[in-house]
Amino acid sequence: MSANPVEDIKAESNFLRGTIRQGLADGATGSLADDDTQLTKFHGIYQQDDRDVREQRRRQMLEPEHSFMIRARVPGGICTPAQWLALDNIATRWANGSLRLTTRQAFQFHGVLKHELKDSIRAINDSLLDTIAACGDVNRNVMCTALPERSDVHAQVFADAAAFSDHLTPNTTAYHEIWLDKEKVAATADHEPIYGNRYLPRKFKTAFAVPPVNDVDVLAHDLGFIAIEDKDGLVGYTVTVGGGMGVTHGDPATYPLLARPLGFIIPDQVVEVGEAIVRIQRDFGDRSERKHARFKYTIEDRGLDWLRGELKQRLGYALEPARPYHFTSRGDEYGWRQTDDGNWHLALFIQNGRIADGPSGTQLSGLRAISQVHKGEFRLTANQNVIIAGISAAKKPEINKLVREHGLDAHEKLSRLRLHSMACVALPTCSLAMAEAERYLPELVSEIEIQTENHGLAQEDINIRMTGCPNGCARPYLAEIGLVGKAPGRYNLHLGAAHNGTRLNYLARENANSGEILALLNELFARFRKQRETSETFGDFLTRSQAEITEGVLSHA
Ligand code: SRM
Ligand code: SF4
Repeated sequence: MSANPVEDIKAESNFLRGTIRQGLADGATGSLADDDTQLTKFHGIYQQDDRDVREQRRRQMLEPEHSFMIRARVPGGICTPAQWLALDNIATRWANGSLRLTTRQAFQFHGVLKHELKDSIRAINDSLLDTIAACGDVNRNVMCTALPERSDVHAQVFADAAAFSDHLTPNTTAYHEIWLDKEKVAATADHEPIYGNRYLPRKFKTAFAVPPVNDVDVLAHDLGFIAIEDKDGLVGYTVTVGGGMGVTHGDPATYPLLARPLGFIIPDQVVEVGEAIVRIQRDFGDRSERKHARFKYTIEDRGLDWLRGELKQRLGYALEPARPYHFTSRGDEYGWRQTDDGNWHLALFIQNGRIADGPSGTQLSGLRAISQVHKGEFRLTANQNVIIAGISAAKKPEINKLVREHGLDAHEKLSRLRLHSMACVALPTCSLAMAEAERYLPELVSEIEIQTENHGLAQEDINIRMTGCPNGCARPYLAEIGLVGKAPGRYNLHLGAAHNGTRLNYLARENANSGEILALLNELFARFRKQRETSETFGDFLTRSQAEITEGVLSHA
C-alpha cells in the first residue's frame, strides 16, 4: 500500500471502473462506495450532500442527503444553442433547476440523485458534450480566451486548444460502459499511453490566452500558452508553467504561485510540447503527498532549468527563449460589440455564474428562449459569464428583446465592482467549504458599493473575489480584494493583486469578520482617493501601501 491511498485506488480501479456500476445499482443508499467517489471524479461527477441539513439529519440518525454534482466539459467554453438547450433540460429535469457556469468555462449541475445520474450523463453525451476529465487527476477542461473581437486569432488559438484537449482526453472505455451502457469489446485491453494506470499525481490545468486580454488568468495554470503575434497574425506561443492557487490554512508548505515563462514554440508544437510537459509531471510529480503533488511544487523543488533540460531530452531539441507579452486587462467587456465580419456579440454578466429563474430575473428561461432562436454560439468566460456570439444584424433586435424581457441586461445597471466580482460555489454543496461564498458575496458587495459610492470610486474597476476555503476556486489570490473563507462568517483578507493578473496579492488580515473587513476597506478607499498616483489601480495602490496595511499603521489594523 502506498502512502497516498488515492494512488492505490487509481491503480486498482481497472482504468477508472472500480465498483461504480454495482454502486449505481444499489438502491439501498443514495451514495456510492468511498473508493468509487474518488473514481467518479474522473468521470466528471462528485458525490456531495446538502450541508444545510447535514447536522439535522445526523441528529435524526439519517444518512446525509446525498446528491451529485456533474461537471460538463466544454473545451474553450464554446457550445452551440442546441447544446445549451440540452443542458438546460438536464438542469430543470434532474438537477436543482439552475445551470452553474464555472471559473473554468464549464457547466455544473448540482443536486442530481444517484438513480438519475445515468440519464443525465447520457443526455450530456447526446448533446455531443461529455464529462470525461472534467475532474480527476488528468488534464482538465482546457481554457481559451473568449474574446470575440479577435475572431481571426481566436479561431487559430481555439483550434490549438481543442486539439490539445482532445489529445489529452483519457482513453479508457470505462466511461462509455458505465454511463452509456456500451459493451467493452472482448479481448481489448485498456491502455493510457500518456497517463498510465495511475493517471497524473494530481489535477493538471491548461489555458490559452491572447494578449492584451488575460481573461483566462493564464498565470494561475499549470501550463499556459500565451499567443504571440506579428503583423501577419499568430506566430506561436510563450509557454508558461507552474501556476496554481490551492493552499491549506496553516500549512506553510502550500502556497499560491504564478506561472513562469518556459520558452517559445510555434503552433505546430503545442501538442508535442504540451504532452511532454504532462508526461514529466506524471513521472516526477509527488505521488506520496497530494497536497504537494501539483506541478507547481515539482518545479519549485527541481527548478525551471531542470524542467528545460528534461524537456530537451524528451523532445530532442531545446525550446526557443520565451517571447515577451503584455496584458492590460482580465475582465469581460460587457454589452454589444460588432466584429469585422458584421456579426454582433453580447457579453452578459451572470452573478457568480448561477443561471436560474428568481426574483431578479428569469435568466434560465431567458437563455433558453435565446437558444431557441440564436444561430451562432455561446462562449462561456473564465469569469463565470456568457457571451452570445455570432449574432447577425437581422437577429439582433430579437435577441435584445429577450435579454431585456428576462432581466439579462444587468450589466447596464450594476456597479463596476459587482461586474468584476466572482465567488466560488462553497455552501451548501461543496464538502470543503468553511464559509459562505456564492450566497454571501452579493450581499457584501452591496455594502462595499455604498463605500465606493461615498468615496467617488463607483466607476473604478476593482476586482473582488471570494472563496469558501483556501483551495482558491475563484482564484482569490489574483484579486485586488480577495476573501478566503476560514470559518463561518470569517475570512482571510488578501489585498493588492495586479488588475491584469500578473501579480499575486498578500495576506492583509486573518480571520476577519465582515465588520472588520468593511472598516478596513473604507479606510483604504479614503486613502486611495487622496493618495493615488496618476492612473494607479486599486491593486497597485494596495501593494504600494502593503507595509502600512500589514504593520497596522492604519486605524483599522
Ligand atoms: Fe475547484 C475542489 C469547485 C475551479 C482549486 N472545486 C473543488 C470541488 C470539486 C470540491 C471538492 O473537491 O469536493 C468544488 C465543487 C463545489 C461545488 O459544490 O460545485 C470546486 N472549482 C470549483 C468551481 C465550480 C468554482 C466555481 O465557482 O466556478 C470551478 C470549476 C472549474 C471547472 O469547470 O473545472 C473550480 N478550483 C478551481 C480553480 C480555478 C481555476 O482552475 O482556474 C482552482 C484554483 C486553481 C488551481 O487548481 O490551482 C481550484 N478546487 C481547487 C482545489 C485546490 C487544488 C490544489 O492545488 O490544492 C480543490 C481541492 C482539491 O483538489 O483537493 C478544488
Ligand atoms: Fe469549495 Fe473551497 Fe473550491 Fe470554494 S474554494 S468551491 S469552498 S473547494
